[in-house]
Amino acid sequence: MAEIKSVKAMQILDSRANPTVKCFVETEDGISSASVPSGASTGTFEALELRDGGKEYGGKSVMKAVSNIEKIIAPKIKGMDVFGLEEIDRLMIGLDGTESKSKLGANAILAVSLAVARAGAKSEGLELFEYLGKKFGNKKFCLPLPMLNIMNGGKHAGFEHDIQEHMISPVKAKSFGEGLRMSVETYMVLKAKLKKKFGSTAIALGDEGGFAPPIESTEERLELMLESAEEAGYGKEIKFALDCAASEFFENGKYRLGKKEFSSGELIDYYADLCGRFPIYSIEDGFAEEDWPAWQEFTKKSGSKIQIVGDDLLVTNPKRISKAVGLKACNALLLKVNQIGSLTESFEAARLAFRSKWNVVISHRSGETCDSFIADLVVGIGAAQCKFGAPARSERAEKYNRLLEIEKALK
Ligand code: 2PG
Ligand code: MG
Repeated sequence: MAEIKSVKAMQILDSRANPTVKCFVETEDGISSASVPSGASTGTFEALELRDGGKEYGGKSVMKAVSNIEKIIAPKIKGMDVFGLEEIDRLMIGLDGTESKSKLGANAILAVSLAVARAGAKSEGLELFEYLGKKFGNKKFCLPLPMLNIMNGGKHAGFEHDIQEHMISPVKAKSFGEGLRMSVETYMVLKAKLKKKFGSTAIALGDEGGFAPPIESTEERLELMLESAEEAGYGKEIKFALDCAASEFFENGKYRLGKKEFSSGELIDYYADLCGRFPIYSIEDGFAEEDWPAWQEFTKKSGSKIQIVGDDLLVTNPKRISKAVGLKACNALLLKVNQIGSLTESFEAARLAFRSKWNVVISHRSGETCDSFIADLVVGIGAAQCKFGAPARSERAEKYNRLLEIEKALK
């Protein structure tokens, strides 16, 4: 038993200069903290991020969430055992009482949930990944395959009618560290190429640390990525993944990419064609979050060849995951802890996915802090892949660095 002595919270800034919540949980073993991320291309069915409105920070302050932690949650969980993570999460979910966590805010509940988990690891004298593994029921710790978003598009780069993320994965690397190095070397070749071709403004970074040059076609981006991987010497070792974030370019029943308009069927063919021309092994959110028939059709057509990942479609919500499993709408879960708003429910989402023989990708948000919790989470629960952005900008690099540390600790 390690009793919770105090729970405090404060407002800090995320990587886009938006306010977010940080929570501190104290036991006799010390103080543990955690902070929550925030998305830009959010799914309609995500749990609610409570923001204050008003004038300060353009309405984005989170002082209500902070106060909900200190005035409503703290008095209830003080004195509880920090090892009872699930009990604490369930209590907060009950206190909130809404489907979308709109009363207390998913940002308030998640901050406490993550800080409680860290406090538990500290009190038990375990590394966070080991402790999460124990809670989840996993003993096999492996390093994940990273998906690095080296070309940012769509909302993360201020573009419209555009595919959002163009990622590389070092699928043939012998270790996480080797794969990270291969990816960084490719990123650096790409940087030099972009500068030469478009000038110095082309190497400015988007929200997730990838480049955001003035290119709007995915083909042109993939072409440059392929050349970069080849020049870096990894033409065969690196494969590509896309996050289309298609809900963002879905209008009146049609998909608008650049100047072209696609029906769902035409978009299915377009993706199949792209996969034939480039080494793409994974496509996330290829269709809008409610276009279930297109998801089903695509999975039927391409699901045996590539990974089809649901993000806005599933929003880490066990109910939507069960529906997608039943409909065979995709074959992998993108897991974002703040989409559902507690660690216990995130575990439940992951269990459902594993039981359905799906892959699980642990993901950051486009608005992040330097908290590296999700690096421990991916190893802890034994998920095979992680999507933490480009290897640049500290809020992204910190997570890859934590994985390097875990790799060293496991050797
Ligand atoms: C996504 C995420 C993370 P955001 O769509 O997968 O890359 O973006 O956090 O803006 O929703
Ligand atoms: Mg996504």
